[in-house]
Amino acid sequence: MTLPLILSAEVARARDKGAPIVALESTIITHGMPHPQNLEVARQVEDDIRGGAVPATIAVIEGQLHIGLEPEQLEALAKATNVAKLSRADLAVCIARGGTGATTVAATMIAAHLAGIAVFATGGIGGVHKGAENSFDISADLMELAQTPVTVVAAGAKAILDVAKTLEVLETQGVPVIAFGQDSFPAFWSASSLLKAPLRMDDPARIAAAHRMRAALGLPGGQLVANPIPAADEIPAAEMAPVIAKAQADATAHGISGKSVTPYLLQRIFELTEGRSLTANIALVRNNARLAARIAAEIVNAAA
Ligand code: PSU
Ligand code: MN
Repeated sequence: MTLPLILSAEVARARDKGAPIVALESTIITHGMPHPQNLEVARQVEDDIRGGAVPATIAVIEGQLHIGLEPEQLEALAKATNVAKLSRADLAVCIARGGTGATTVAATMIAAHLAGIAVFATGGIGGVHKGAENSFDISADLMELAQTPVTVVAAGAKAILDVAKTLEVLETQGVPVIAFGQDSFPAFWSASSLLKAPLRMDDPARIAAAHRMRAALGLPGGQLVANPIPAADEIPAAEMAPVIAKAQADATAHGISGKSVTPYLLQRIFELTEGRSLTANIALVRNNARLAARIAAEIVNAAA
C-alpha cells in the first residue's frame, strides 16, 4: 500500500536539499484557538520557523496526509468548523474514509516521522488530566513521545492538567523531559512551576546531539523540550489558578468528557481571561517555533 503523503511545494524543496524542517500540528488551529486569530497565528508561526528552517503544518484533507499546507489549504482549515480531532487512534480511519481532520501532538509526531522530520513545535502537550484516577483520561501524546522519535518543543504542560502526574507518566515511559535554560518545569502561560524538570539543557546543539544519541543507542521515542514562555508575556501562576479552577468546575458541571475536555477548557479560559490567555499562548508558540528551528538546523548540521 502506498502512503497517502502529500508534501507542500516548500517542504518538497527542503527535503530535496536536505534543509531543516519543523513540523507543526493543526489541532491547535482548529480546536486550540478561535478564528480569525488561529489563522493569523498559524501564518506567523510558519514565518518564525522560516528564520532558520522550513515549516510543515500537518493535517488530513480529504483522505490525504498533508506534510506542509499550501496557503489556501491553511486558510480553509482555519475557517472550517466541525473538523475532526485526530490522535493516534483516529488517523488511519480518517484517511481510509477520505475524511478531513486536524492532527494532535500524537498524530503529528506519527506523520512527521513518516516524512523524515525530526523536530516539531507546538504550544502544550496533552497529559494526565486532573481526576484521572477516576476518569482514566491520559492523553495519547505521552505514549507517543515514548515510541516515536521526534523531538517536541512545547511550553511544558498546562495547569489544566495534573502536571505532577504527567511528569510521572513521562518518566515511567522513558521520555526525556528537558527544560530549556532553567531548572523549573515551565507551566505554559507561566514561565515556571513549583516542579523541577527532570533534565535541563541550555544549548540547542546539545539537544540535537541528545536526539541523535537516542537513535544511536537504539532507544525508541522522542524527547520533550520544555521551553518557558518569555518573561514579558507570562501570566503569573497565581493569577491563572482561580481561572483554571473555574474552567474545570464548568467542565464538570456540563459533563464534558473525552476529546472535548482540552478544547472546552482552552475556550473557557480564553473567555475568563478576556483573551489574555490567547495572547500568552501566541507568544509561547512563536517562541517554541524559533527554538525548534534552531534544534532542527543543528540536527541537520551534525548529520552533514
Ligand atoms: N494543549 C494546548 N493546546 C492544544 C492542545 C493541547 O495547549 O491545542 C491540543 C494538542 O493538539 C494536544 C491535544 O495534542 O490538545 C491533546 O488532546 P487530548 O488531551 O484529548 O489528548
Ligand atoms: Mn483525553
